[in-house]
Amino acid sequence: MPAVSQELLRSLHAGTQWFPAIRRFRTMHVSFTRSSGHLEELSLFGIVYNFRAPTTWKHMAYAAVSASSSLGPVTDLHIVNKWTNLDGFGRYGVLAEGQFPGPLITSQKGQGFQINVIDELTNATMLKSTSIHWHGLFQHGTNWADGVSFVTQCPITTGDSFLYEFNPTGQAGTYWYHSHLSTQYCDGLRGPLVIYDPNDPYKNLYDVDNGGSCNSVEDTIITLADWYHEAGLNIPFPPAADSTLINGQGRYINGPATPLSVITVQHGKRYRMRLINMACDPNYIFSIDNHDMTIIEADGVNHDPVDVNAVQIFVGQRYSFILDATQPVGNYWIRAFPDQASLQTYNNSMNLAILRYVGAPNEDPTTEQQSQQNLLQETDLHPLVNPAAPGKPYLGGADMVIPLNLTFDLDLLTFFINNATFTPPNVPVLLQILSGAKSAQELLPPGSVYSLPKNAVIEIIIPPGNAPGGPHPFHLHGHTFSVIRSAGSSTYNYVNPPQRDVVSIGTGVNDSVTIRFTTDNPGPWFLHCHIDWHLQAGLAVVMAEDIADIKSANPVPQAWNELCPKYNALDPGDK
Ligand SMILES: [Cu+2]
Repeated sequence: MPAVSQELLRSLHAGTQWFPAIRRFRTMHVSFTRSSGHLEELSLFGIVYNFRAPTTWKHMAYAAVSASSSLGPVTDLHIVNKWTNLDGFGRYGVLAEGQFPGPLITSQKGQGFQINVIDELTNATMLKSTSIHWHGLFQHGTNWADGVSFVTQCPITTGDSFLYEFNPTGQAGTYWYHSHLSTQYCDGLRGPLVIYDPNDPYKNLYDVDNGGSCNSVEDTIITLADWYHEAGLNIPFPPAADSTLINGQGRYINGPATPLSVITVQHGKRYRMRLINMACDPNYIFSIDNHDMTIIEADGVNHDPVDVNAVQIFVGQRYSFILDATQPVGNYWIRAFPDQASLQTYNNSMNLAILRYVGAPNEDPTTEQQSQQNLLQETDLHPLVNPAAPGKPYLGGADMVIPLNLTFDLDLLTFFINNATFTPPNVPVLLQILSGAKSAQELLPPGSVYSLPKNAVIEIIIPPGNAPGGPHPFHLHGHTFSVIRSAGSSTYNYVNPPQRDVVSIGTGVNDSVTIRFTTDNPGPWFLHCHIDWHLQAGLAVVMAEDIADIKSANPVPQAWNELCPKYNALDPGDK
């Protein structure tokens, strides 16, 4: 089923509360007429329904279901196998509400989420179980809702549902959600999540955020993804993507000329664009012909504005940028150039989408890429508030320093961190801890779990080491961190370094990316390469933070306790 605007549907069901609900959806081309307080006629997205006809409300509901936009923060999320044709090549996918990308999930700052994930999967090739991670949200006190299979939960089994309930107190910005079971998100289960801040300090810099001038509310969200013509588990390591999808549309080499994604802007307006790399592998150099971008947010953290005309975005990362629509009315190429050699062409309009001004003809752009590239340097990002890194202003000035030594075994096709490869344990790490395991040595998988003291500053040093397939983007759950040394730089910044939740560790022989964070969030938190094929090949560790307090800080719901018995009772073919 496509996106459901639950609020509208519930109101339709309730019968009495239609008018306020419908009014709220006016921006989505909903209007109605009424006489003596009763609804007579309703127009949803241009289709007029006469409400006195007996079956009309079902049609209305269907229209609301088919055409609505965002979900949340209280919503069902159906996970289904559906035939899909995103780049001209048809295949089944694992899809949230049958869509790619999954529907936008939103809330306002301070609102809690209750997302009921309903597993209706039937295709064992792409796994019938699932779990969903809400990328970038700290899950303070709700580690059990972090969604990582075999770290914080057992997978949800098909036919079952599981309620993820969490309060991202204080957080606002651009996030995303994706399957965190094996490589399932590569088969499609990935979508955007945005927390809007009514008191956004940058509000005066833009006119439009979540609400395009013409099309859907996704107008200001730009998702980049790689797409594969085969199920992830069937492709030999390391898989190469077949196409780049921008907002779910794209083309492959020698493929048909399928429609490209169009982002519509109105001349003279300023847009807050929210760019998300939800790929399984490539990073992209993103740019829009003839347009500059002012970066204001990285990974959910406001940063001082930085003017650029291109940004390299790694898997899992997000940027908000201001797009000032001041160029002549026309069509302009949006470019997302991947680092995967087999995709590096604009032939057949691969890696492209269209920025179209209102009033421009409905045709492909003829614009050229800016000749002078002004690429965002990570070291130019400075947080807007609380910019200082925790700890003391010198290398090693932390309570605990953890160097990670990355290696790769060419025979096993397996990554190692400090001589341990991450293989998912049968019992999730959180459950091991709740069952009484107290030390890193007791915790499985062996050598992959690190015990972190509470209220301490942790410094993690990640040189590229001997791990092919880089640059590897490392993601830490449960925190943002200060990047005191970025890839491609040899200087350390303790005063105002970037704060984010995914960092590229670079490929330079002298690179030594270094991050810091404070242990204020008890729980086992995954730290891993976000190239999903590399995670699957073991490039991950678990930071078990404040083990002694994890149980009391994260009371689990009964439904969570039932996940493992249900999953373990399955025949292997049903998992
Ligand atoms: Cu990697």
